[in-house]
Amino acid sequence: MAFTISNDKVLILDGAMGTMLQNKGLKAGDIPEMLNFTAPEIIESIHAEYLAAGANVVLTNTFGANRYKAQKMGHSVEEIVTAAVSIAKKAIEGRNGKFVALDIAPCGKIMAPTGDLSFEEAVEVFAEVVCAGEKAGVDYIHLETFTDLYELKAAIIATKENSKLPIIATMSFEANGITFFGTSIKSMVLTLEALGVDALGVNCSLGPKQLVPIINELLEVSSIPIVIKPNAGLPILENEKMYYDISPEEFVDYIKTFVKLGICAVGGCCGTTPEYIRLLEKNLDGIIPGQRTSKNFTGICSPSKQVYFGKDVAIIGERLNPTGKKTLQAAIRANDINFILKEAIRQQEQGALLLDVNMGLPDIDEPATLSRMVSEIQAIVDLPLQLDSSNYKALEKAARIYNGKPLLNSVNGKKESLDAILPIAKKYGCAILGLTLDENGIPETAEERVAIAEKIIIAAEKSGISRKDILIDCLVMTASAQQSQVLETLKAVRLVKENLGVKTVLGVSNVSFGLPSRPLLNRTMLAMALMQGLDAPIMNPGDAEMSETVAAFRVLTAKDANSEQYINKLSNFAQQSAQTNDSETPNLTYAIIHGLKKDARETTETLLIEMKPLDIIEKIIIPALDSVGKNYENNIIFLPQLIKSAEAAKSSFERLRIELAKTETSGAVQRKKIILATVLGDIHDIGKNIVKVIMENYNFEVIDLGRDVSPETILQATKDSGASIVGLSALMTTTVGPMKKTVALLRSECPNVKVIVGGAVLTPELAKFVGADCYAKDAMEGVRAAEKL
Ligand code: B1M
Repeated sequence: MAFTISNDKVLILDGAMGTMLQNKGLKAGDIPEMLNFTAPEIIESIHAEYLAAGANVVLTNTFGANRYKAQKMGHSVEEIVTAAVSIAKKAIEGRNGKFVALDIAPCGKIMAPTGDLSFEEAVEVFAEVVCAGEKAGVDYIHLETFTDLYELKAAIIATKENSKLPIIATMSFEANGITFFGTSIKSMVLTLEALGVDALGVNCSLGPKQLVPIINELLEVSSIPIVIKPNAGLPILENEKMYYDISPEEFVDYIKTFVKLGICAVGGCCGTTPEYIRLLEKNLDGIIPGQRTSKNFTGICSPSKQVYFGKDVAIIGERLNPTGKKTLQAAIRANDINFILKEAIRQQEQGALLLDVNMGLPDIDEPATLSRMVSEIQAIVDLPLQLDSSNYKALEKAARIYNGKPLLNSVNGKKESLDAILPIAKKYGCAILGLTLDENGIPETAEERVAIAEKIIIAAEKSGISRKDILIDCLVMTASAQQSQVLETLKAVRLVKENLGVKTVLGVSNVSFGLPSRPLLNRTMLAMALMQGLDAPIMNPGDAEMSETVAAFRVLTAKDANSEQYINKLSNFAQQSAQTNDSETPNLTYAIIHGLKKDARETTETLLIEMKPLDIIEKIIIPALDSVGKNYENNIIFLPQLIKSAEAAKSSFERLRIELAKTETSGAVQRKKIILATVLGDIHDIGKNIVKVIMENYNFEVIDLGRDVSPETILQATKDSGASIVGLSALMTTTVGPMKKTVALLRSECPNVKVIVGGAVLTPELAKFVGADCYAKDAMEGVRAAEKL
């Protein structure tokens, strides 16, 4: 019997594997997958316990089985997966209606450009696991515990390229409904549904109680079966042992409610045991999942932001299209990423809800350029993108590496275009923009354009693309050359919406070519088109009159409640703040906040004319990073943007370091040795590096042990060097503990050594708590403290 998942009946998955292994003696640091070779009977008995408890599915013991772990284990991925699958298959032998799922989790590396795992390497990593699982005979692929949508997309593409098996994909969310890497629930749903997974959902990180709002949101926006595998509540650490705070009875009460609301597949993650599954099975017997409705949103997304067309006017920023823009053309040719990023940021600030990205120049490698720019833009700007090219290869490459669900611009009624673009859109989970032209060009009448739109919709639906993922551009002609066509375009917009029920896009400013006072015609055309039902104008969001027309339209059509945004936009205050935010102005704070590395370095150069390097650090870099930290804390930015800001700050600091080194005193006098390190578990080192440079300026010999340094390493280096002072840095609440341990170890082994501590999280009280001799608020205080000691 082939595995299927549907909303008609409840599917019971198994519970935690790790918890069971720990209960059976697995030590911290042991590799669970190793037991597939050394103790297969233990793994089989766990599967058997879950099956006996009533699970319909067991997940193979392959959670982290990928090439990186395989290397450590001295086995190939294929060996690990084959062993695990054969154990699970043995466990289900002779039991009817039971299935084996290939369990795949994140591979432990961070995706580029934030980390160094390229999209293609990630696809390869997951493809190895999928191929081995398919060969060994699993029933479906279960992707779980992902926190980065991009990595999950790579795993789904790897699965689709190597297997026809069903896919279930779940992510782990924090209590605020966002994953660690900044993926929102709505973006997960839009992306995974478009990629064609069979079911999606959440697992791990939270208990069922904390999952209530997350599940409600999932039910609100998703159309396909939903799977949940919560933890047994939240973990509690007691006497070095981990407990979870929800009993099997309480767990089951929640799950029963979820199933009645429409969740159709349930199981358990960390902390759950066969007892949870047994009670689940008993209590869900005879319960049918609540009725679900198919959602009809036309949406695209980045990992954190969505645009739902039709709800409101969605301005598509047109400034990243080189047609007629000489400066942009030069920037593309010169690979001036900084210019392009600034253009993207500016359009976001001016109110664009998505950005058109077109890198079409005749003399460049367009596929490589478009995909590179798309990933650079996505690292800095969180708006969804419209990938724009007439080069099929460029569109395919960009659609493949895009993080989220993009809009493909464009397909048209020509057979060649339909044949090339629709499979790309289907495979990579994109919405498409259909242009109403075909082999005979652009028809004159509205009805003929609508007929082409219908042809595109039929072909797309045949390729498996949902009607809701299709937008139509009825094409604006110039009033100077084809005056009668303007009204035909507007009529076509209305008919496409009324008769075909899809959303519409128009590049409005074409209308005014060749006529004087173009802005007047553009904004009049925009107002007329919006009234016909235009959902998304492609326009320059920086064109004040066009933007104001959109703002006025939103007031008059009651889309802007209480005219609030209109009032804000048109008030003097908004105009003033727009001026100070202008990305043209060279500004180090702006560069750090937006993660613009090149600008950060260049503006530092300018600032050095009138400011001292230390003042730049204290007065600009640190406050800018504080503001970045606040935005991160408030979920305004996410880890990828935090990393980009840190890189920009570092590039400014690299420049300052050269300046600071010039004032370093010579080593004629015997230099005092000081050890510096960021403590174990903490990778923040910008502050520590500043302290190092300043200390060197004041004639200390600094032995820099780097970051994430264990107490033992710090002790050893202190003994080896004979240093009499150790400077420790910690920036996180969680790393105060390791700092305390380090100080304690130094106290017991080197009682004469003095310890100075610093870092954003510390206070004089905490410094006392960790047992340090001194607290240093900043680098200069660090120097003074060291001199005193
Ligand atoms: Co992260 N981070 N970060 N981060 N980060 C903080 C610290 C955070 C406060 C942001 C926030 O949420 N508001 C938060 C910690 C919350 C907490 O525990 N209270 C946080 C978090 C949660 C995280 C991650 C867990 C995020 C994640 O992965 N989800 C992760 C941690 C990974 C890990 O460490 N295991 C993480 C990662 C990162 C980046 C890699 C992206 C990057 C660091 C890059 C790098 O350092 N190479 C980063 C950054 C940049 C920050 C913020 C925004 C800025 C830190 C910084 O460089 N400040 C930070 C928010 C903030 O601090 N406002 C934040 C500027 C620096 C010059 O100040 O280090 O304090 P500071 O150093 C000063 C003084 O304190 C003193 O002198 C320096 C110069 O004046 N000083 C000493 C420091 N050490 C001293 C030692 C001495 C003397 C003086 O001995 C002699």
